[in-house]
Amino acid sequence: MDSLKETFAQTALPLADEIKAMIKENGHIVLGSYTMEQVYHGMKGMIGMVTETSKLDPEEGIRFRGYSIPELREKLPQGPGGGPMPEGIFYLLLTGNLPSELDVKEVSNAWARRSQVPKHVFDLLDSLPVGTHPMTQFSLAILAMQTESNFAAAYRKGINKKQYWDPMFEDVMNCIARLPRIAAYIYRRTYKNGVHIEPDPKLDWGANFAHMLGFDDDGMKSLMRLYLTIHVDHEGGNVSAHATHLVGSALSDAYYSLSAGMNGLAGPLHGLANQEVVRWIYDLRDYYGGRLPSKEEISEYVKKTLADGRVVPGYGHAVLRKTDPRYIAQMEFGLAHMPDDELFKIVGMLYEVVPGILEATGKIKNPWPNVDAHSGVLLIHYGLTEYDFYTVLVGVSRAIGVLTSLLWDRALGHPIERPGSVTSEWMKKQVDKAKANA
Ligand code: HAX
Repeated sequence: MDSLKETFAQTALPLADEIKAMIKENGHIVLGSYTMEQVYHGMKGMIGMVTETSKLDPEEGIRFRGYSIPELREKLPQGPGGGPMPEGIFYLLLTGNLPSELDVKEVSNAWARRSQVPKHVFDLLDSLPVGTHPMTQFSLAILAMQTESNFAAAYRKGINKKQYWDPMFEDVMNCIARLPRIAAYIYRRTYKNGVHIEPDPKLDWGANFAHMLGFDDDGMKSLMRLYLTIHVDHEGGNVSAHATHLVGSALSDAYYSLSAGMNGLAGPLHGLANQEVVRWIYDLRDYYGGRLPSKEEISEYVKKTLADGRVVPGYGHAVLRKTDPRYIAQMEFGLAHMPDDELFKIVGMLYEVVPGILEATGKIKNPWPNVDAHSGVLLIHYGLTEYDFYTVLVGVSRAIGVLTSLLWDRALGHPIERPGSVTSEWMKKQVDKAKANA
């Protein structure tokens, strides 16, 4: 058994026994109560699942295994030329421990070894119209890799449920290893006339991804590492994580589950918001004749967007109630690398103007920017201008978080998910009962 797999088994399997005993003895403990409004409003704030890899605090933002983003930017091994290594956060999510340089190197090498994409996946992509949205291509490519599932093959043979985690570990490693090659293939076939770039096995996972996309600049490589690290996980309830977990709870394998999660990520209220932000900023600039708009003009445009019954993309969040630390990490990167970039300046002006306007509506619970408000303009600075592709970049990163969680689900023996549902007729009866008892 390889050392990472052994470390995972030694960490996860004892916890499975501990949890079983905890539930047996304390399963009756009440964790909270919830309201009709919460049920109608997307179950926000209701505790409904356990996710080991990260926890989101509404005021402070995400912590990965207890570490905040600023802490991790200091503590995770850095790639050559800068940027925290995504391999390092994978190790942290998987084992709960900070990795050494050697641990990160081992993950890098393992992913490079496993990165061969089956030919039929490229054939499938080549059969699609070139104009197919990159997220549709990405999700289909992941699904096409299901032919390779070790878990599905082992289940068919009749594997003992205590061993589920073992083939799942192989699937998770193989799937993550192959995603940059698939994503780069989609980018190059869609935007670069199908002229593909071979992987460079000497590069780390993030730098190799930038290289295969066609960007060999050190700045872009370090942005890519940062990007792939900060988008990795956002606890279990966000649409992509929850969809992956839900589908996986039926013992669907890693490929079925991740493809489902990516379909959720492709929604404009979730991962697609990053492309919407750039489209919206371009529309704003065009509206004022293509020049840098003033703060007053930006205010006017934000109010117009709201009056048109549209959302201001990149602002608001279902859980966060402060500026997203992932926004700040990207803002700091921009300040260090592109302080005079015009789009970077517009993003800064939006930060000054938008929260006040959203707050004044009195209904938006979080007027502050989220991760997507910033990411696009950094990519454009380095030449990655095709914004319909941006959600695929998040998908490559998010796969690390949701697949690691799925592996933990199998190791901890989590059961099929099946919450109850009611009709509005049933709800109305609860209202009548509550009124009668008042
Ligand atoms: N612009 C305009 N209106 C907004 C808004 C925004 N940025 N954010 C929230 N609202 C509105 C909601 O549409 C809702 O309106 P109605 O009552 O008329 O239906 C009201 O304010 C209350 O919503 P909320 O409780 O504050 O927010 P939700 O938890 O329902 O939704 C969203 C959270 C992130 C979906 C929301 O803030 C939004 O649509 N933001 C813009 C899209 C965006 O940036 N999404 C990316 C989020 C981060 C992410 O997941 N990235 O992958």
